[in-house]
Amino acid sequence: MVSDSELKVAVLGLGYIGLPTAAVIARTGVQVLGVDVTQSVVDTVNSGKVHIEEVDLDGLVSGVVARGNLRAATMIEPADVFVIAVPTPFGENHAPNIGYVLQAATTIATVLKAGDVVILESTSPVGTTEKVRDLLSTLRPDLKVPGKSGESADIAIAYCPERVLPGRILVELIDNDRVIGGITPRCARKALAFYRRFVRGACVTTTSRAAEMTKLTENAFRDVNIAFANELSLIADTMGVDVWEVIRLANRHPRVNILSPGPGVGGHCIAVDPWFLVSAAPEQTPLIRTAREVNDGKVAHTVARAIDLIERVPGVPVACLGLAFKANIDDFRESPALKVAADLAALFGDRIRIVEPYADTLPAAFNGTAARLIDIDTAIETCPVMIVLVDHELFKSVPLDERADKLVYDTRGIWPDQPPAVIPKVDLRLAG
Ligand code: SAJ
Repeated sequence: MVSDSELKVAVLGLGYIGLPTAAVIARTGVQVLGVDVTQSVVDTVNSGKVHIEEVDLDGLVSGVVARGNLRAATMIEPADVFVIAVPTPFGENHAPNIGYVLQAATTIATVLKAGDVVILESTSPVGTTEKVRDLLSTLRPDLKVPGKSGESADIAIAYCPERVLPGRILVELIDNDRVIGGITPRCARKALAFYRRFVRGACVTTTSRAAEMTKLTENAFRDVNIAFANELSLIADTMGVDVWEVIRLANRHPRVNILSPGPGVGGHCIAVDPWFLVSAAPEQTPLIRTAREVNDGKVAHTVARAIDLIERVPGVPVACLGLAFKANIDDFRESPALKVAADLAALFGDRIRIVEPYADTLPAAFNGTAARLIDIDTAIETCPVMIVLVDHELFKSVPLDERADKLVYDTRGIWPDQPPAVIPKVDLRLAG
C-alpha cells in the first residue's frame, strides 16, 4: 500500500460533507485536492478559510491548508482515490436527480487510470453506483470496470454513505461506523483500506446496492419516527393533553423511545431521502410516504395554531424564537422554523420579531415584510407572546421567572415548566 504522504486523494464537492471529509483526510498527512465548480468556494478554501459553519472546521481547514495537505481547484487532477460528495436533490414529483453525481463521474473519467479507486458518498437511489460504473465504462473503454470483467478490473468502485450529524461532523466522521458497498467484494476491500486510514469506527463491507439502501433506510427510519411524534402532538392538541408529558411518561417503558415533535422536519437529508425510496417503489411505501406528508403538514398546522394565538391578543409584539432547521446550528436550509416565521411575518408585519442567535440579518424569506431581528433580552423585555420554533441552548436557558407571564406556544417542548397559555382578559397591548 502507498504511504500516507504519497497517496493522492481528490474530493469532488466541497460542501457540508465534502469539505470536512477532505480536511479530515488531509490531517492524516495525505495530499488532498478538493474540487468544486464554484470559484469563490475554491478561493475561500485556498485562503485557509471556510464557507460553511461547522464546529472546529475553520481551525482544521486553516491548519491543513497551511501545511500544504489540502488544496482546492475547479479542475480535476490525477489521483489514487476519488471521493464524490456532491448534492443529490430531488426534482419533479420528488424524483431523485443524480445529475451532479454523473457530472462528477464524467470529470473523474478524464484523469482515471488503472489502480484508482472511485467512491461515491452522496446519498443516492439504489443502483446509482452501478450507473457510475457504466458511465465510466462508456467514457473510458480502455479501462476494465468491475462487475463486467470479473476480478481483473482495472479500477475499484464503491459506495460509502456519509452519516454524520451537522454540528458533530468532525467527531462523527472519525467515530461513526461506515458501511462500504463494493460493486464487487474486491472493490469493497479496496475502499475499506482507504477508510481505515482515518475512521476509528467499525468499517463493514457489503454490496453497493445494500449500502445505498442502508443510507436511505437510516433517514427514512428517523423521518417515520419523527412523524409518529408529530402525529401524537396533533392528537394531543385536539384532546387538550400535554404531548411532552405523554412522551416523557411513555418513554419510561423499557421498549418505547418516542422522538420529539416539532414544527416540521428540515435540512437537506431527512426531508428528502425518504422520497428516493418512495419514488423507486411507490406501491411498497405507503408508510414512508405518509410519514413525509405528516411531517410536511406539521408546518401548516404550526402556522395555523400560531395565527390563532396571535389573533387573540391584537396589537402586541410576538417573538419567534429560532429560524435554523434544528438546534445550535446556523443552517436555515429547508427549515420549518423559517417557513413558519416568514408566513407569520407576511401576515402580521411589524408585530413579528425574530430572535436567531445564528443570524446577523434576516434571510431573504423576510424581504418585503416588516419583521425585524432582535436579541433574546429585547424579546423578553418587549414581547408578551413567544413562539418557540427551535430548541437552541440559548432559549432553553431562559429561566421561568423571565417568561412566566408570557403567552407561549412552545413547538419544541423546551420549557416544560411554562404555565399553560391562558389568554388574559387584560389588554396586553404594548408599544414597540
Ligand atoms: N427533528 C424533530 N424531532 C426529533 C429529531 C429531529 O423534529 O426528535 C427534526 C429536526 O429539528 C430537523 C430534522 O428533524 O428539522 C432533521 O434533524 P436530525 O437531527 O434528525 O437530522 P439531520 O438532518 O441533521 O441529519 C440526519 C442524520 N440521520 C439520522 O439521524 C438517521 C445524520 O446522521 C445523517 O448523516 C444526515 O441526516 C444526512 O446527511 O443524511
